Amino acid sequence: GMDLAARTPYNANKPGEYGDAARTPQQGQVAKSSTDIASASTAAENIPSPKTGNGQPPIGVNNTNAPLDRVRADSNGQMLTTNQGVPVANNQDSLKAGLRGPTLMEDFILREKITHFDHERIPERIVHARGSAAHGYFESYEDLSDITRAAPFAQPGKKTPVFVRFSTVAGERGSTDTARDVRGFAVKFYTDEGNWDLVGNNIPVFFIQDAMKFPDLVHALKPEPHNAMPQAASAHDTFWDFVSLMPESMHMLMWAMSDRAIPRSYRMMQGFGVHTFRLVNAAGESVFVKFHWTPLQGTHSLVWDEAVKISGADPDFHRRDLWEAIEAGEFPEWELGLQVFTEEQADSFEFDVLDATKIVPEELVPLRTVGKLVLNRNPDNFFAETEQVAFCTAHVIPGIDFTNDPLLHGRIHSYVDTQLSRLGGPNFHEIPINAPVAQVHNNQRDGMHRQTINRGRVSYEPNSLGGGCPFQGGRMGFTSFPQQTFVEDKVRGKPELFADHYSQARLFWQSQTPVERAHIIGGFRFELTRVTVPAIRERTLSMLVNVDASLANAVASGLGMAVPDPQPLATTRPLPTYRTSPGLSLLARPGQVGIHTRRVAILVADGVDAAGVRTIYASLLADGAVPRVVASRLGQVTGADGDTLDVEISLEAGPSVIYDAVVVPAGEKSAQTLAADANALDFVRLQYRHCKPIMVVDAGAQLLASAGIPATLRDGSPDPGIIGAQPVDAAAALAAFKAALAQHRVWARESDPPVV
Ligand code: HDD
Repeated sequence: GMDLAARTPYNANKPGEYGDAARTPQQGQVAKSSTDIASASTAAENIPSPKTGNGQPPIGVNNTNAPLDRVRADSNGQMLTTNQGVPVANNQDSLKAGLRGPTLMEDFILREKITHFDHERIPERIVHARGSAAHGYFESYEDLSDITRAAPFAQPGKKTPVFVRFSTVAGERGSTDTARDVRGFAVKFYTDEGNWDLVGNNIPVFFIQDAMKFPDLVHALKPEPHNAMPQAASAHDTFWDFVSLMPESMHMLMWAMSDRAIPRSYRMMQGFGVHTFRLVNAAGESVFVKFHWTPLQGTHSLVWDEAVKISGADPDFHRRDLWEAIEAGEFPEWELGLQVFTEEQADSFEFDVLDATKIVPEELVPLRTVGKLVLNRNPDNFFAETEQVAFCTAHVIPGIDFTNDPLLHGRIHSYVDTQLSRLGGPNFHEIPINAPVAQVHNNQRDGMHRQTINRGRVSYEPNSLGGGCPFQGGRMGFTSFPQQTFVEDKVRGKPELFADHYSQARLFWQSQTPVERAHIIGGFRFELTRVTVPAIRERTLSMLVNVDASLANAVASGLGMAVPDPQPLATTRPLPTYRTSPGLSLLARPGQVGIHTRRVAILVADGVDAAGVRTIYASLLADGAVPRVVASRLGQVTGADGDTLDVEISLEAGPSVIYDAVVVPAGEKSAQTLAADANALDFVRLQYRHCKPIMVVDAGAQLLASAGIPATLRDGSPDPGIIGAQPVDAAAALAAFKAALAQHRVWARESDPPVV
């Protein structure tokens, strides 16, 4: 080490920092061989450690699993210890001066236990506090290196481990899953070149165009500050006061009042990156991109009355659904679609691609399916993984870059910043769930709760004592796309095209089926009914007039109000020419999994056709559905033939809303007993009201009659969702019932208000 100065006479990276050279990144100072580093370094920097990997995770392995083994604890067969590893003799009693005496200050075991408990909670996320997550992988279908050098797309079949967290936005950590709300869809890719977080939502647009308004939006949405109400709901004055003064929110409001905001399952909703991003290839060429996740389970939703009742019956409805599906091996899958377009194409659009309140209709740029996301493993520990995971839009990798979307730019700051207070300091990237699988080498040091034991005395760059390591990657590293900037005056403002607030809201409305339109009207009506200040209702209506007259009329009449004058437009530019985009309808994606994971209740009482129940149960199970034998009480019921059935859940613990369909089997006495239990009558009425398929065998039909359920639709035609059967033809009826179940709901039955 004596001749270091002679060996590295100057900082080879220096010239690249100035002038035009800064535009073409240098290759960087790269060690030519390992001996080169060894001879240029002190001994301490180069003693190998078994914990140091080669930075090259194997392809095709879900390697978030093994790295986490380092920190997994399993107490099976182990003795209780303190946090210092000291064995504990007695975990029942504190140390006292005599059996009836005071507890002693010296009881370090009690004090450690209570102190840790006192600090068990961390601040919840300011938004998206309520969430559920799972591990899995992303598999690329293609080699996309012509458009991006992003590691996950390097070759067909390449698998990149992921951790995905779904969430609601408004509610607190313990709030209900089925609130009307946007859902978060955040994906952390643990790529070979570091972590990439795609922090999206289940709705492809946003309420506001500029990050400057985000705190205002969230303050208006969250429970009102004086009384902390309402929880997990946008149906209150401050939210509608704000959005009705912010017409740019109109497009997002259409989505938020639609069934998109009450999904049947996290597994049955789309995800979107929302912003326009850039893809950049190895040659430094860039295209624009929008990211879409499409569920193979189809896109399905609840109805509002059902969502409200599920909040009471099972506030963990979505969390439980995701957990149980993965435990059962029914791994949810989404395909990743890209909308790829050039800057020149974008210039020709009738909207600005930097405006997060606009979609790029698939009619302009079709989706290209490039890979698949599979969630196949539940977390081991909710807090360690789901709560501590930190998604940040700033986490991009070579090949993925930003655009000048002003909403995105604020986010690039906000997410890293919020983790500092939420997770307690600058080392949150070392928490196992956040640690990249790619190796981390830099000169950042110290701070609260530092985990890494950095070796050697070099913690700066440039250095010669460490052989220049860790060295800059140059072109191998992340290189910001050299987007041209134009010299303009500094200004707080927006481009002119951002001022069109209504044409895409109208496009959305015009692309919905009549059923979906009715639900959107119902969504606005409910929310605005909860608004107490008439002027706020009226101002919202004045926005709806600009979207569609029939929408505004229907909502106004639902509120008992007159339709006001339209809100003045912010621009008089001519509106876009395309009128519909069929993919915007939820019903456009029925799914590819049949009746897998659909929950079916079979209502029983003494005297039921037990053999028939067993046949129906086995047949549903064989097709992947989840049947449950439901009765007034737990225990057993005795069938007409003397055979007994085990009851799996009672009517009070497993009410109608947590099932997708119901079967009332044959059995005269069983049907009569059920008809005397109002819980059973409510059960079938709500199945009917929520448009769920109903199968009745023989005397089972009497329960529907007792509940006042009509056998025909209002036009007199038979209800296609009520499948009647005799025990002899039960097989054919079962096939019809399964077909109806795969269709999700029997919308032809729906009416507003409900008839039953
Ligand atoms: Fe955000 C969390 C999605 C705009 C600031 N956001 C958060 C999460 C999701 C989104 C899915 C939860 C991540 C997780 O599961 O931990 N946010 C979005 C989308 C947006 C958006 C799709 C618009 C396109 N967000 C947005 C803006 C800002 C933030 C404009 C601030 C300027 N978001 C945050 C945050 C959160 C967050 C305060 C709260 C907790 C966290 O970040 O980690 O930083």
